[in-house]
Amino acid sequence: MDGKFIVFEGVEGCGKTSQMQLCAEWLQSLGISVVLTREPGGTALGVDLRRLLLEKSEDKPICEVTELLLYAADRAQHVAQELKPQLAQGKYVLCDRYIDSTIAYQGYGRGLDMNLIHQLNNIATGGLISDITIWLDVDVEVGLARKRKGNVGLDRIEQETIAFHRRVQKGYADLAASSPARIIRVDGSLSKENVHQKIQEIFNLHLKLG
Ligand code: Z5A
Repeated sequence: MDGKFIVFEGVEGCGKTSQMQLCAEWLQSLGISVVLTREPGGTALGVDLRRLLLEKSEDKPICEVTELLLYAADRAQHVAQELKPQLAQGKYVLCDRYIDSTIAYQGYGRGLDMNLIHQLNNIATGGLISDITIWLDVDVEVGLARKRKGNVGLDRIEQETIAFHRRVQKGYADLAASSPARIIRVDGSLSKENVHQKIQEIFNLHLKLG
């Protein structure tokens, strides 16, 4: 594939959306064709799955394995319908969350079987992994406080306990330690501008933009 697949990961409120926008503007200013997408919700079907997954509804509980399968279904559709075709056209695809979110949230957070998660990730992705994954590392409390300040209602996963979010954070730390060539940590507690500058440096080095 000719394009580049760049994923942004981290706990709630770590700044993925903000940084993806800044990166898209910067890459476009260099004449690079950019696509912004996300999981869950990067396709029309995915939008419906995202609503089912994230809405907080007392009368529509989702058991943990069902949740895992829905994220896998969203990913399989996303890879086939969006990611692979866009990459084949030489686009730079910036994606908000991918396989590491499932390992961190459903694996570390929920405690589901890691072998099952890896199997489902392999089936859903058909082997597509990122060229680079930016992990925006912020304390759980900082991220959640940013979200609350933004005054948006908290969704199903955001309403989980602090202990859950800490397990997710540990998941990201372990993933970054075990895949240092693919997952690059950036201190997400810096100002937006400084975080963006660090990401530019990483792109220049790893994607040979400079
Ligand atoms: N999930 C899962 O469980 N399993 C999976 O396999 C996948 C997903 C794929 C939806 O994700 C949920 O799906 C997610 C995990 C689960 N859990 N939840 N909930 P999401 O990415 O759509 O939702 P999110 O994690 O809550 O992200 P977000 O709300 O989009 O936040 P963000 O993109 O990381 O941050 P932001 O929107 O750029 O910034 C949030 C606020 O902070 C905003 O007011 C900014 O202005 C502010 N901000 C951003 N950066 C800074 C800095 N550097 N300083 C100060 N303030 C800042």
